[in-house]
Amino acid sequence: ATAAEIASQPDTWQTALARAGEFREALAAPGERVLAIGCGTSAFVAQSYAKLREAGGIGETDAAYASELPTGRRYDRVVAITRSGTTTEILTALRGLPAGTRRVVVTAVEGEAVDELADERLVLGFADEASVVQTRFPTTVLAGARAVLGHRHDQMVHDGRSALATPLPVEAGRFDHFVFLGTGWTVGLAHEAALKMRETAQAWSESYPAMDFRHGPVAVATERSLVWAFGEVPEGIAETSAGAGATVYQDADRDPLAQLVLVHRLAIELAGRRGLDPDRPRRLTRSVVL
Ligand code: F1P
Repeated sequence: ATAAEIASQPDTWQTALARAGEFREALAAPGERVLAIGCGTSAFVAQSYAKLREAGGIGETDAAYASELPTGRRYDRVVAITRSGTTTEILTALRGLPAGTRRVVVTAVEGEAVDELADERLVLGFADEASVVQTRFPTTVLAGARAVLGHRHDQMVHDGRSALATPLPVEAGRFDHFVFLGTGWTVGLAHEAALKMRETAQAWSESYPAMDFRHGPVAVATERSLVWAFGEVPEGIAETSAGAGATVYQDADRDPLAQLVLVHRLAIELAGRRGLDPDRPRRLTRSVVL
């Protein structure tokens, strides 16, 4: 299931673009102070969405893990991202919000526990997944968000298709340590890429805002480290990585979501080499309900 869902991403992104009106209502309301929340993959989607909304000049936007909400701050709207609609921390967070907060839920399914806590829902049934490991749901949420937040996304579907057809730019077997770097909205993508490598291939992977890589993490890099930068590598980071013997991969010309598709494929490839079944990730379940 996971591989097929990965391959379907350009199509689900295209569907999201065609349904931009629904995304606009849920994710691009102007002016309001917004907090985006999620767990795991969905927490990283929340981070990227928050950066996109602020960069789009729509209004102040924070992001948080659903289990670690900011305290002492008021939000007009909380956008809860949850594929399953059942994750315990999301339900707890929504229940605890002050009266008057508008609760918007972005999910892939209807009829789950989160519905009764929502004032407004964006239901992306077309991007739902049978898999435990999330791939197309998170990228499709971001595809739609980019379209309505004034972000450049003209190359996205095209680049997504080419990311599925091209040989992988790096050889999975050469590395035992993966570092993903991002800036702005791609910091969330970097965290998501690292999580995919852990969940799918049980790989040692890390992620940072790009400039922070040199503030400590570089200490553990070796010749078996791959440093993958989404977008442009900021000045000094390629040199820092190369100095540690690591291989640096960057492709500033390829859409960042399409680069995440390449990471999806890399994770599947490495899982195969390690004798792991991507559809049965160790210790994970489709949603975590206490
Ligand atoms: C969140 C999540 C997934 C993770 C695993 C457990 O689920 O943490 O990101 O891959 O399947 O659940 P959801 O709230 O988006 O359904």
